[in-house]
Amino acid sequence: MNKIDWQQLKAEMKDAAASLGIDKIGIASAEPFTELKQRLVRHRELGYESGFEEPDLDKRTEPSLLFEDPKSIIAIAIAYPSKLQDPPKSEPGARRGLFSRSSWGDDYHGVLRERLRRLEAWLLERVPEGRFLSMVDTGALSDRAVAERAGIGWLGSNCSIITPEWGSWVYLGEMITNLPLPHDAPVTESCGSCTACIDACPTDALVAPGQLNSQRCISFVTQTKGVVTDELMRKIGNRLYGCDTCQVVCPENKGKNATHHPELMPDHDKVKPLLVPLLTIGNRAFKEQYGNSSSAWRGRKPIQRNAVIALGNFKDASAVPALAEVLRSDTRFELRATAAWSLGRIGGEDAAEVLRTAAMREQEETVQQAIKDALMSMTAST
Ligand code: B12
Ligand code: SF4
Ligand code: SF4
Repeated sequence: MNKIDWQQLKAEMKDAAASLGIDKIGIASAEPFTELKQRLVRHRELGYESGFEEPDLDKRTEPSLLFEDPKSIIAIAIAYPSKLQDPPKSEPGARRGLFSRSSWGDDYHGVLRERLRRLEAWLLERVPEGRFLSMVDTGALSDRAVAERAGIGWLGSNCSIITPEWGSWVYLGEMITNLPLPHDAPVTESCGSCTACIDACPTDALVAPGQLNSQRCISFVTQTKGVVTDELMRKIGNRLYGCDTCQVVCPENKGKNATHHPELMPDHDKVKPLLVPLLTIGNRAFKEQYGNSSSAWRGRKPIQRNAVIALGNFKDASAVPALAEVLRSDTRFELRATAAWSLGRIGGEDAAEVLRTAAMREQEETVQQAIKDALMSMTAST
Protein backbone atom coordinates (compact mmCIF):
# COMPACT_ATOMS: atom_id res chain seq x y z
CA MET A 1 0.00 0.00 0.00
CA ASN A 2 3.11 2.23 0.02
CA LYS A 3 2.62 4.04 -3.27
CA ILE A 4 -0.83 5.36 -2.49
CA ASP A 5 -1.31 9.10 -2.00
CA TRP A 6 -3.62 8.88 1.01
CA GLN A 7 -4.41 12.58 1.03
CA GLN A 8 -5.49 12.29 -2.60
CA LEU A 9 -7.57 9.17 -1.92
CA LYS A 10 -9.28 10.88 1.00
CA ALA A 11 -10.13 13.91 -1.16
CA GLU A 12 -11.53 11.64 -3.91
CA MET A 13 -13.56 9.69 -1.35
CA LYS A 14 -15.12 12.88 0.00
CA ASP A 15 -15.90 13.99 -3.56
CA ALA A 16 -17.57 10.62 -4.19
CA ALA A 17 -19.62 10.76 -0.96
CA ALA A 18 -22.78 12.22 -2.52
CA SER A 19 -22.77 9.64 -5.33
CA LEU A 20 -22.53 6.92 -2.65
CA GLY A 21 -25.57 8.39 -0.85
CA ILE A 22 -23.47 9.73 2.05
CA ASP A 23 -23.85 13.32 3.27
CA LYS A 24 -20.60 13.74 5.15
CA ILE A 25 -17.39 11.79 5.65
CA GLY A 26 -14.68 12.50 8.22
CA ILE A 27 -11.59 10.62 9.29
CA ALA A 28 -10.67 9.98 12.94
CA SER A 29 -7.54 8.45 14.35
CA ALA A 30 -7.93 4.94 15.75
CA GLU A 31 -6.13 5.83 18.98
CA PRO A 32 -7.88 4.77 22.22
CA PHE A 33 -10.66 7.07 23.43
CA THR A 34 -9.02 7.61 26.81
CA GLU A 35 -11.08 10.59 28.01
CA LEU A 36 -14.30 8.90 26.93
CA LYS A 37 -13.40 5.83 29.00
CA GLN A 38 -13.17 7.94 32.18
CA ARG A 39 -16.42 9.55 31.23
CA LEU A 40 -18.16 6.21 30.71
CA VAL A 41 -16.92 4.87 34.04
CA ARG A 42 -18.32 7.93 35.83
CA HIS A 43 -21.55 7.67 33.80
CA ARG A 44 -21.99 4.09 35.04
CA GLU A 45 -21.19 4.98 38.66
CA LEU A 46 -23.86 7.68 38.59
CA GLY A 47 -26.45 5.20 37.26
CA TYR A 48 -26.98 7.28 34.12
CA GLU A 49 -26.65 4.43 31.59
CA SER A 50 -29.69 3.27 29.66
CA GLY A 51 -28.63 -0.37 29.49
CA PHE A 52 -28.70 -0.26 25.67
CA GLU A 53 -24.96 0.57 25.48
CA GLU A 54 -22.21 -2.01 24.90
CA PRO A 55 -21.31 -3.01 28.49
CA ASP A 56 -17.57 -3.64 27.92
CA LEU A 57 -15.98 -0.20 28.36
CA ASP A 58 -12.61 -1.40 27.04
CA LYS A 59 -14.21 -2.48 23.77
CA ARG A 60 -16.08 0.82 23.63
CA THR A 61 -12.91 2.85 23.79
CA GLU A 62 -10.10 0.69 22.30
CA PRO A 63 -10.49 0.20 18.54
CA SER A 64 -7.53 -2.22 18.57
CA LEU A 65 -9.61 -4.66 20.65
CA LEU A 66 -12.14 -4.83 17.82
CA PHE A 67 -9.85 -4.78 14.77
CA GLU A 68 -6.27 -5.91 14.15
CA ASP A 69 -3.85 -3.03 13.63
CA PRO A 70 -6.37 -0.22 12.97
CA LYS A 71 -4.96 2.85 11.21
CA SER A 72 -7.99 5.13 11.05
CA ILE A 73 -11.78 5.29 11.45
CA ILE A 74 -13.96 6.54 8.61
CA ALA A 75 -17.04 8.27 10.08
CA ILE A 76 -20.17 8.91 8.02
CA ALA A 77 -23.30 10.98 8.55
CA ILE A 78 -26.64 10.70 6.75
CA ALA A 79 -29.13 13.52 7.15
CA TYR A 80 -32.82 12.82 7.81
CA PRO A 81 -36.01 14.86 7.54
CA SER A 82 -37.34 16.88 10.46
CA LYS A 83 -40.66 18.14 9.10
CA LEU A 84 -43.99 16.55 8.21
CA GLN A 85 -45.72 18.19 5.25
CA ASP A 86 -49.47 18.56 5.94
CA PRO A 87 -49.58 16.19 8.92
CA PRO A 88 -52.96 14.66 9.78
CA LYS A 89 -54.71 16.52 12.60
CA SER A 90 -55.06 15.09 16.10
CA GLU A 91 -58.65 15.91 17.09
CA PRO A 92 -61.13 15.10 19.86
CA GLY A 93 -62.34 11.55 19.25
CA ALA A 94 -59.43 10.94 16.84
CA ARG A 95 -56.30 11.52 18.88
CA ARG A 96 -52.91 10.78 17.41
CA GLY A 97 -49.48 9.89 18.78
CA LEU A 98 -46.03 10.77 17.53
CA PHE A 99 -42.99 8.76 16.48
CA SER A 100 -39.68 10.61 16.80
CA ARG A 101 -37.94 11.67 13.62
CA SER A 102 -35.18 9.10 14.01
CA SER A 103 -37.77 6.39 13.40
CA TRP A 104 -39.29 7.91 10.25
CA GLY A 105 -38.91 6.04 6.98
CA ASP A 106 -36.87 2.84 6.66
CA ASP A 107 -34.81 1.69 9.64
CA TYR A 108 -31.65 3.79 9.52
CA HIS A 109 -29.46 0.85 10.61
CA GLY A 110 -30.09 -0.87 7.27
CA VAL A 111 -29.76 2.36 5.30
CA LEU A 112 -26.38 3.28 6.83
CA ARG A 113 -25.04 -0.28 6.62
CA GLU A 114 -25.86 -0.30 2.90
CA ARG A 115 -24.04 3.04 2.46
CA LEU A 116 -21.01 1.72 4.36
CA ARG A 117 -20.98 -1.36 2.09
CA ARG A 118 -21.00 0.93 -0.96
CA LEU A 119 -18.13 2.96 0.48
CA GLU A 120 -16.18 -0.21 1.26
CA ALA A 121 -16.64 -1.45 -2.32
CA TRP A 122 -15.50 1.95 -3.63
CA LEU A 123 -12.35 1.79 -1.48
CA LEU A 124 -11.61 -1.85 -2.35
CA GLU A 125 -11.62 -0.97 -6.06
CA ARG A 126 -8.77 1.42 -5.31
CA VAL A 127 -7.01 -0.43 -2.47
CA PRO A 128 -7.63 -4.20 -2.69
CA GLU A 129 -5.64 -4.80 0.53
CA GLY A 130 -8.13 -2.68 2.51
CA ARG A 131 -9.80 -4.24 5.54
CA PHE A 132 -12.90 -2.76 7.15
CA LEU A 133 -15.17 -3.25 10.16
CA SER A 134 -18.40 -1.31 9.88
CA MET A 135 -20.83 -0.40 12.65
CA VAL A 136 -24.00 1.62 13.11
CA ASP A 137 -25.52 2.19 16.54
CA THR A 138 -25.25 -1.41 17.76
CA GLY A 139 -21.45 -1.62 17.42
CA ALA A 140 -19.14 -1.28 20.43
CA LEU A 141 -17.77 2.18 19.61
CA SER A 142 -19.44 5.43 20.62
CA ASP A 143 -20.69 6.73 17.26
CA ARG A 144 -20.81 10.26 18.66
CA ALA A 145 -17.25 10.17 20.01
CA VAL A 146 -15.97 8.93 16.63
CA ALA A 147 -17.97 11.56 14.74
CA GLU A 148 -16.71 14.31 17.02
CA ARG A 149 -13.09 13.26 16.55
CA ALA A 150 -13.59 12.95 12.78
CA GLY A 151 -14.85 16.52 12.44
CA ILE A 152 -18.42 15.54 11.50
CA GLY A 153 -19.86 17.94 14.09
CA TRP A 154 -19.62 19.11 17.67
CA LEU A 155 -21.15 17.61 20.78
CA GLY A 156 -24.15 19.77 21.64
CA SER A 157 -25.37 20.37 25.17
CA ASN A 158 -28.31 18.12 24.21
CA CYS A 159 -25.69 15.34 23.69
CA SER A 160 -26.28 15.22 19.94
CA ILE A 161 -23.61 15.66 17.31
CA ILE A 162 -24.49 18.87 15.51
CA THR A 163 -23.23 19.26 11.96
CA PRO A 164 -22.88 22.75 10.49
CA GLU A 165 -24.66 21.46 7.34
CA TRP A 166 -27.63 19.42 8.64
CA GLY A 167 -27.89 20.36 12.29
CA SER A 168 -28.27 17.36 14.58
CA TRP A 169 -30.72 15.60 12.25
CA VAL A 170 -28.06 13.10 11.20
CA TYR A 171 -27.51 9.39 11.74
CA LEU A 172 -23.98 8.29 12.43
CA GLY A 173 -21.94 5.24 11.45
CA GLU A 174 -18.32 4.33 10.99
CA MET A 175 -15.79 1.79 9.81
CA ILE A 176 -12.46 0.94 11.35
CA THR A 177 -9.85 0.29 8.69
CA ASN A 178 -6.20 -0.56 8.08
CA LEU A 179 -5.96 2.34 5.57
CA PRO A 180 -3.79 5.13 7.05
CA LEU A 181 -6.04 7.98 5.90
CA PRO A 182 -5.02 11.45 7.16
CA HIS A 183 -7.16 12.54 10.10
CA ASP A 184 -9.60 15.46 10.05
CA ALA A 185 -9.65 18.13 12.72
CA PRO A 186 -12.71 18.46 14.99
CA VAL A 187 -15.09 21.29 14.04
CA THR A 188 -14.60 24.54 15.91
CA GLU A 189 -18.26 25.57 16.37
CA SER A 190 -19.89 25.16 19.77
CA CYS A 191 -23.13 25.89 21.62
CA GLY A 192 -21.79 29.14 23.05
CA SER A 193 -24.04 30.55 25.76
CA CYS A 194 -27.23 28.80 24.54
CA THR A 195 -29.10 26.58 27.04
CA ALA A 196 -32.38 26.10 25.12
CA CYS A 197 -32.27 22.28 25.16
CA ILE A 198 -31.49 22.04 28.88
CA ASP A 199 -34.34 24.46 29.63
CA ALA A 200 -36.80 22.60 27.39
CA CYS A 201 -36.13 19.03 28.49
CA PRO A 202 -39.42 17.98 30.13
CA THR A 203 -37.80 15.73 32.76
CA ASP A 204 -34.53 17.57 33.49
CA ALA A 205 -32.73 14.55 32.07
CA LEU A 206 -29.93 16.80 30.79
CA VAL A 207 -28.18 17.14 34.13
CA ALA A 208 -25.34 19.26 32.67
CA PRO A 209 -24.31 20.31 29.16
CA GLY A 210 -23.61 17.08 27.24
CA GLN A 211 -24.50 14.87 30.20
CA LEU A 212 -27.67 12.79 30.19
CA ASN A 213 -29.31 10.75 32.91
CA SER A 214 -30.83 8.20 30.54
CA GLN A 215 -33.15 6.84 33.19
CA ARG A 216 -35.04 10.15 33.09
CA CYS A 217 -34.85 10.63 29.32
CA ILE A 218 -38.24 10.19 27.69
CA SER A 219 -36.62 8.68 24.63
CA PHE A 220 -35.37 5.88 26.87
CA VAL A 221 -38.62 5.56 28.82
CA THR A 222 -40.65 5.11 25.61
CA GLN A 223 -38.43 2.13 24.79
CA THR A 224 -38.94 0.30 28.10
CA LYS A 225 -41.51 -2.45 28.54
CA GLY A 226 -42.65 -2.14 32.15
CA VAL A 227 -45.03 0.08 34.11
CA VAL A 228 -43.85 3.71 34.12
CA THR A 229 -44.02 6.06 37.11
CA ASP A 230 -46.87 8.58 37.33
CA GLU A 231 -44.46 11.51 36.93
CA LEU A 232 -42.88 10.17 33.73
CA MET A 233 -46.20 9.05 32.22
CA ARG A 234 -47.46 12.62 32.49
CA LYS A 235 -44.29 13.87 30.77
CA ILE A 236 -44.45 11.35 27.92
CA GLY A 237 -47.40 13.29 26.48
CA ASN A 238 -48.34 11.66 23.17
CA ARG A 239 -44.87 10.35 22.28
CA LEU A 240 -45.05 6.77 21.06
CA TYR A 241 -41.34 6.24 20.41
CA GLY A 242 -38.37 8.49 21.15
CA CYS A 243 -38.29 12.19 21.97
CA ASP A 244 -37.16 15.11 19.82
CA THR A 245 -37.74 18.05 22.16
CA CYS A 246 -34.07 18.91 22.81
CA GLN A 247 -33.43 18.93 19.06
CA VAL A 248 -36.59 20.74 17.99
CA VAL A 249 -35.73 23.72 20.21
CA CYS A 250 -32.11 23.86 19.04
CA PRO A 251 -31.39 27.04 17.03
CA GLU A 252 -28.78 25.11 15.04
CA ASN A 253 -31.61 22.99 13.61
CA LYS A 254 -33.67 25.93 12.41
CA GLY A 255 -34.67 25.37 8.78
CA LYS A 256 -32.77 22.06 8.56
CA ASN A 257 -34.92 19.45 6.84
CA ALA A 258 -33.11 16.96 4.60
CA THR A 259 -35.48 15.44 2.08
CA HIS A 260 -33.02 13.96 -0.41
CA HIS A 261 -33.06 10.32 0.83
CA PRO A 262 -36.43 8.93 -0.32
CA GLU A 263 -36.17 5.87 1.95
CA LEU A 264 -36.01 8.11 5.04
CA MET A 265 -39.13 10.10 4.17
CA PRO A 266 -42.06 9.64 6.58
CA ASP A 267 -45.46 8.11 5.94
CA HIS A 268 -47.83 10.49 7.80
CA ASP A 269 -50.28 7.90 9.03
CA LYS A 270 -47.51 5.68 10.35
CA VAL A 271 -45.51 8.36 12.19
CA LYS A 272 -48.54 10.24 13.50
CA PRO A 273 -51.04 7.38 13.83
CA LEU A 274 -54.47 7.27 15.41
CA LEU A 275 -54.06 5.98 18.96
CA VAL A 276 -57.16 3.83 19.50
CA PRO A 277 -56.46 1.33 16.66
CA LEU A 278 -52.94 0.83 18.05
CA LEU A 279 -54.34 -0.59 21.28
CA THR A 280 -55.53 -3.75 19.56
CA ILE A 281 -53.04 -4.07 16.73
CA GLY A 282 -51.92 -7.71 16.38
CA ASN A 283 -48.35 -8.89 15.95
CA ARG A 284 -48.69 -9.51 12.24
CA ALA A 285 -50.30 -6.12 11.50
CA PHE A 286 -47.68 -4.40 13.66
CA LYS A 287 -44.88 -6.05 11.71
CA GLU A 288 -46.52 -5.09 8.41
CA GLN A 289 -46.91 -1.47 9.50
CA TYR A 290 -43.76 -0.89 11.56
CA GLY A 291 -41.48 -3.87 10.87
CA ASN A 292 -39.29 -1.77 8.60
CA SER A 293 -38.93 1.11 11.07
CA SER A 294 -36.23 1.53 13.73
CA SER A 295 -39.05 1.90 16.28
CA ALA A 296 -39.94 -1.81 16.03
CA TRP A 297 -36.81 -3.19 17.70
CA ARG A 298 -38.52 -3.63 21.10
CA GLY A 299 -41.69 -5.11 19.59
CA ARG A 300 -45.22 -3.70 19.83
CA LYS A 301 -45.61 -3.70 23.62
CA PRO A 302 -43.83 -0.43 24.48
CA ILE A 303 -45.60 1.39 21.64
CA GLN A 304 -49.02 0.08 22.69
CA ARG A 305 -48.31 1.01 26.31
CA ASN A 306 -47.30 4.50 25.17
CA ALA A 307 -50.53 4.75 23.14
CA VAL A 308 -52.46 3.96 26.33
CA ILE A 309 -50.49 6.66 28.20
CA ALA A 310 -51.09 9.18 25.42
CA LEU A 311 -54.86 8.61 25.52
CA GLY A 312 -54.78 9.31 29.27
CA ASN A 313 -52.77 12.47 28.73
CA PHE A 314 -55.27 13.73 26.14
CA LYS A 315 -58.02 13.34 28.77
CA ASP A 316 -60.47 12.57 25.97
CA ALA A 317 -63.49 10.74 27.41
CA SER A 318 -64.25 9.15 24.04
CA ALA A 319 -61.26 6.84 24.66
CA VAL A 320 -62.86 5.29 27.80
CA PRO A 321 -64.46 2.25 26.02
CA ALA A 322 -61.19 1.38 24.24
CA LEU A 323 -59.18 1.70 27.46
CA ALA A 324 -61.83 -0.32 29.33
CA GLU A 325 -61.32 -3.12 26.84
CA VAL A 326 -57.55 -3.09 27.46
CA LEU A 327 -58.16 -3.23 31.22
CA ARG A 328 -60.68 -6.05 30.78
CA SER A 329 -58.99 -8.30 28.29
CA ASP A 330 -55.34 -7.49 27.54
CA THR A 331 -53.20 -10.42 28.70
CA ARG A 332 -50.21 -8.18 29.54
CA PHE A 333 -50.43 -6.82 33.08
CA GLU A 334 -48.28 -3.77 32.21
CA LEU A 335 -50.89 -2.72 29.66
CA ARG A 336 -53.76 -3.27 32.09
CA ALA A 337 -52.03 -1.28 34.86
CA THR A 338 -51.30 1.55 32.42
CA ALA A 339 -54.91 1.53 31.19
CA ALA A 340 -56.06 1.94 34.82
CA TRP A 341 -53.77 4.98 35.14
CA SER A 342 -55.14 6.48 31.91
CA LEU A 343 -58.74 5.99 32.99
CA GLY A 344 -57.93 7.74 36.26
CA ARG A 345 -56.37 10.60 34.34
CA ILE A 346 -59.40 10.98 32.07
CA GLY A 347 -61.75 10.84 35.06
CA GLY A 348 -65.56 11.00 35.07
CA GLU A 349 -68.25 8.54 36.17
CA ASP A 350 -67.85 6.18 33.15
CA ALA A 351 -64.13 5.74 33.80
CA ALA A 352 -64.76 5.26 37.54
CA GLU A 353 -67.35 2.58 36.85
CA VAL A 354 -64.93 0.71 34.56
CA LEU A 355 -62.27 0.85 37.27
CA ARG A 356 -64.61 -0.38 40.01
CA THR A 357 -65.75 -3.32 37.88
CA ALA A 358 -62.16 -4.20 37.04
CA ALA A 359 -61.20 -4.09 40.73
CA MET A 360 -63.62 -6.94 41.43
CA ARG A 361 -62.13 -9.16 38.72
CA GLU A 362 -58.43 -8.30 38.55
CA GLN A 363 -56.02 -10.91 40.01
CA GLU A 364 -52.65 -9.23 39.41
CA GLU A 365 -51.40 -7.20 42.37
CA THR A 366 -49.69 -4.46 40.31
CA VAL A 367 -52.90 -3.84 38.38
CA GLN A 368 -55.01 -3.91 41.54
CA GLN A 369 -52.76 -1.23 43.01
CA ALA A 370 -52.94 0.84 39.78
CA ILE A 371 -56.75 0.66 39.92
CA LYS A 372 -56.78 1.80 43.55
CA ASP A 373 -54.39 4.67 42.76
CA ALA A 374 -56.51 5.70 39.79
CA LEU A 375 -59.73 5.75 41.83
CA MET A 376 -57.96 7.71 44.58
CA SER A 377 -56.63 10.27 42.11
CA MET A 378 -60.15 10.75 40.77
CA THR A 379 -61.54 11.34 44.25
CA ALA A 380 -58.71 13.77 44.99
CA SER A 381 -59.42 15.80 41.86
CA THR A 382 -63.19 16.12 42.42
C1 B12 B 1 -27.61 4.22 24.41
C2 B12 B 1 -28.09 5.20 23.37
C3 B12 B 1 -29.18 6.00 23.68
C4 B12 B 1 -29.72 6.13 25.11
C5 B12 B 1 -28.75 7.06 25.91
C6 B12 B 1 -28.37 8.35 25.13
C7 B12 B 1 -27.17 9.10 25.67
N1 B12 B 1 -27.14 10.40 25.42
O1 B12 B 1 -26.29 8.52 26.29
C8 B12 B 1 -31.13 6.72 24.86
C9 B12 B 1 -32.13 5.58 24.68
C10 B12 B 1 -31.66 7.67 25.93
C11 B12 B 1 -30.92 7.38 23.50
C12 B12 B 1 -31.69 8.42 23.05
C13 B12 B 1 -31.48 9.05 21.83
N2 B12 B 1 -30.66 8.66 20.84
CO1 B12 B 1 -29.35 7.24 21.05
N3 B12 B 1 -27.91 6.04 21.18
C14 B12 B 1 -27.43 5.31 22.12
C15 B12 B 1 -26.14 4.57 21.70
C16 B12 B 1 -26.50 3.11 21.37
C17 B12 B 1 -25.02 4.63 22.75
C18 B12 B 1 -24.80 6.03 23.38
C19 B12 B 1 -23.89 6.02 24.58
O2 B12 B 1 -22.99 5.22 24.68
N4 B12 B 1 -24.11 6.94 25.52
C20 B12 B 1 -23.26 7.11 26.68
C21 B12 B 1 -22.63 8.51 26.58
C22 B12 B 1 -21.92 8.85 27.90
O3 B12 B 1 -21.63 8.46 25.57
P1 B12 B 1 -21.80 9.06 24.08
O4 B12 B 1 -22.95 9.95 24.01
O5 B12 B 1 -21.71 7.97 23.09
O6 B12 B 1 -20.40 9.85 24.01
C23 B12 B 1 -20.28 11.22 24.26
C24 B12 B 1 -20.12 11.60 25.72
O7 B12 B 1 -19.46 10.59 26.40
C25 B12 B 1 -19.30 12.92 25.58
N5 B12 B 1 -18.22 13.14 26.49
C26 B12 B 1 -17.08 12.45 26.63
N6 B12 B 1 -16.30 13.03 27.53
C27 B12 B 1 -16.94 14.16 27.94
C28 B12 B 1 -16.59 15.15 28.87
C29 B12 B 1 -17.48 16.21 29.10
C30 B12 B 1 -17.12 17.22 30.09
C31 B12 B 1 -18.71 16.29 28.40
C32 B12 B 1 -19.65 17.40 28.61
C33 B12 B 1 -19.06 15.27 27.46
C34 B12 B 1 -18.16 14.24 27.27
O8 B12 B 1 -18.69 12.89 24.31
C35 B12 B 1 -18.96 11.68 23.65
C36 B12 B 1 -19.05 11.88 22.16
O9 B12 B 1 -19.51 13.06 21.74
C37 B12 B 1 -25.74 5.39 20.42
C38 B12 B 1 -25.05 4.57 19.32
C39 B12 B 1 -23.61 4.29 19.66
N7 B12 B 1 -23.19 3.05 19.48
O10 B12 B 1 -22.88 5.16 20.05
C40 B12 B 1 -27.08 5.99 19.93
C41 B12 B 1 -27.11 7.42 19.36
C42 B12 B 1 -26.26 8.27 20.27
N8 B12 B 1 -28.50 7.82 19.48
C43 B12 B 1 -28.90 8.60 18.53
C44 B12 B 1 -30.18 9.26 18.51
C45 B12 B 1 -30.62 9.86 17.18
C46 B12 B 1 -30.94 9.35 19.69
C47 B12 B 1 -32.20 10.21 19.91
C48 B12 B 1 -32.17 11.57 19.25
C49 B12 B 1 -33.41 9.38 19.43
C50 B12 B 1 -34.74 10.04 19.72
N9 B12 B 1 -35.21 10.94 18.86
O11 B12 B 1 -35.40 9.71 20.69
C51 B12 B 1 -32.22 10.32 21.47
C52 B12 B 1 -31.43 11.54 21.97
C53 B12 B 1 -31.33 11.59 23.48
C54 B12 B 1 -30.15 12.44 23.93
N10 B12 B 1 -30.41 13.66 24.36
O12 B12 B 1 -28.99 11.97 23.87
C55 B12 B 1 -27.81 8.83 17.49
C56 B12 B 1 -27.23 10.25 17.65
C57 B12 B 1 -27.03 11.02 16.37
C58 B12 B 1 -26.44 12.38 16.65
N11 B12 B 1 -26.65 13.29 15.72
O13 B12 B 1 -25.82 12.62 17.67
C59 B12 B 1 -26.81 7.66 17.82
C60 B12 B 1 -25.34 7.98 17.58
C61 B12 B 1 -27.25 6.47 16.93
C62 B12 B 1 -26.75 6.61 15.49
N12 B12 B 1 -25.86 5.71 15.08
O14 B12 B 1 -27.09 7.51 14.77
N13 B12 B 1 -29.86 6.83 22.85
S1 SF4 C 1 -34.70 13.36 24.31
FE1 SF4 C 1 -36.36 14.44 25.44
S2 SF4 C 1 -36.24 13.71 27.56
FE2 SF4 C 1 -34.32 13.08 26.51
S3 SF4 C 1 -32.88 14.73 26.94
FE3 SF4 C 1 -33.87 15.30 25.03
S4 SF4 C 1 -35.68 16.56 25.62
FE4 SF4 C 1 -34.94 15.49 27.46
S1 SF4 D 1 -30.23 24.06 22.02
FE1 SF4 D 1 -28.48 25.46 22.26
S2 SF4 D 1 -27.28 24.49 23.91
FE2 SF4 D 1 -28.68 22.93 23.16
S3 SF4 D 1 -27.54 21.82 21.60
FE3 SF4 D 1 -28.65 23.45 20.53
S4 SF4 D 1 -27.21 25.17 20.44
FE4 SF4 D 1 -26.43 23.72 21.96
